[in-house]
Amino acid sequence: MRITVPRHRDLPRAKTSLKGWGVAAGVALVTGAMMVLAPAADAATTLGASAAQSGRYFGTAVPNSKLGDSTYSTILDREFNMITPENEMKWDATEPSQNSFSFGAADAIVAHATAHGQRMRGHTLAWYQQQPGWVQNLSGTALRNAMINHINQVMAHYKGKIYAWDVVNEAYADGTGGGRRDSNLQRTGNDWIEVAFRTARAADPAAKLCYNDYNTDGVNAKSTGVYNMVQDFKARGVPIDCVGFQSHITNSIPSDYQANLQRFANLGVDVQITELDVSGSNQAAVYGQITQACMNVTRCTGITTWGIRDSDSWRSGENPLLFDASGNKKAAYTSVLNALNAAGPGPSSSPSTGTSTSPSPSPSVSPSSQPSQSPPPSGGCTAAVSSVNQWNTGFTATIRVTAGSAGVNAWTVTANLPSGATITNSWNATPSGTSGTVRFTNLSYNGHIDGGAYTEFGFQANGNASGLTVSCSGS
Ligand code: 9MR
Repeated sequence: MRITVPRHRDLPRAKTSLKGWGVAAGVALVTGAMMVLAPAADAATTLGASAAQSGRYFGTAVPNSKLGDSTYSTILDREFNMITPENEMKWDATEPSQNSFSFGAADAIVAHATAHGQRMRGHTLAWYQQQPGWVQNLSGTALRNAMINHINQVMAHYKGKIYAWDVVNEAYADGTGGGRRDSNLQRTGNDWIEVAFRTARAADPAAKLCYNDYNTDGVNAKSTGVYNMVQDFKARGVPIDCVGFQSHITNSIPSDYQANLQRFANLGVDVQITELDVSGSNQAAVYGQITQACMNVTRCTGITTWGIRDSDSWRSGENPLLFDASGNKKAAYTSVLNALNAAGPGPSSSPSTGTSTSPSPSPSVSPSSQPSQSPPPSGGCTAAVSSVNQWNTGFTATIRVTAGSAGVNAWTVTANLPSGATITNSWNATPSGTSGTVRFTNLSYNGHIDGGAYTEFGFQANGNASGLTVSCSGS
């Protein structure tokens, strides 16, 4: 089917808006630019190319098992330029037993994406569901360290290959309270989400780091809970780049759907529609409204549907997707395409936040609120190994740096690593080397520690932690 493009075929602008975006979309528009007299509308007859005109992407969830289905993969590669593995990057799939990783199925999806110029959303690193049994049986420090190790290992494996990670998924409770969901991860301490994000930033500084949830599609208690968290993270310099709105919609969207996206964007994060599917007799119109809402929010960077054909959907029997079971485009497809084609300038004109590695305010835990105009403190500090998670070939260690009564503005922790131990990764501090005597210095955002307060950093190493000692000097 050929779609008549409503307006805005401004090729120079469209080409500019592609900087840094998907290869497939780039090829499509460069081709359009070289064929000025040919119908430029060629670039706008697929979801991916249409979204790319405003600097956005259009994606779908993909199970590895479907890649061999040629009807499926033909639609995938024609229409979509972003892929989210439906289940293959979840904890149970990637780390079925502790520190033993299994990337085969997810690697196959990444290889497909690379071969077809599609980018990847990583889904998901820390979630209360789809945990392997060994994780379900952990608690406290052991679970916290396992989460940190999981994030480090999975993100290292895919470093440079993931556009955005759903670092934490579905951590807020349904209902009126706006609070956190109870889970084994939540019971490790309320700071588990920010630890996950800090770990993720260190593991792959180029990936956008997202929080992702459902029933957050309008202004309600749950979305406001998430909003407050993002606002707090931004205020304290906890790295977060994007918020995903799953948008599993039944019948209609809240009237403040767009306003909700916009209030998050106003906090300085990208917003993305991450798992879209819509049931009900008004499906085509609702798909159009959702697409339009994203187009109306400059920092709405893209839309992902949770599957391609109705027969691929997890919502069996509800036919909530854009293609029917035979792979034909539905009316909802046309609604989406038209809204994409009508879009004005998109996120390519807003500042990138994906590579920020030096948030500013101190995240140190302070026993009292910090007076904003006090003279700079100086003095000593102490360091202690607050936790170690050892497995047969390696370990993670968390080091707590506590300021003396005068506080510090900068600190260095000298760690004496046991013979044979080699650091492979670290977070919240910069190491001087990888073995023997290693000095860890603070980052810009955690050098200042009030008197009696502390901050923590950590590292992952091969070898054995037994005999590890640490000492601190501060000024
Ligand atoms: O579509 C996924 C389905 O195949 C899995 O069985 C299910 C397991 O929990 O997860 C589905 O995807 C979910 C996504 O990862 C997170 N948000 C809700 C999605 C639908 O349940």
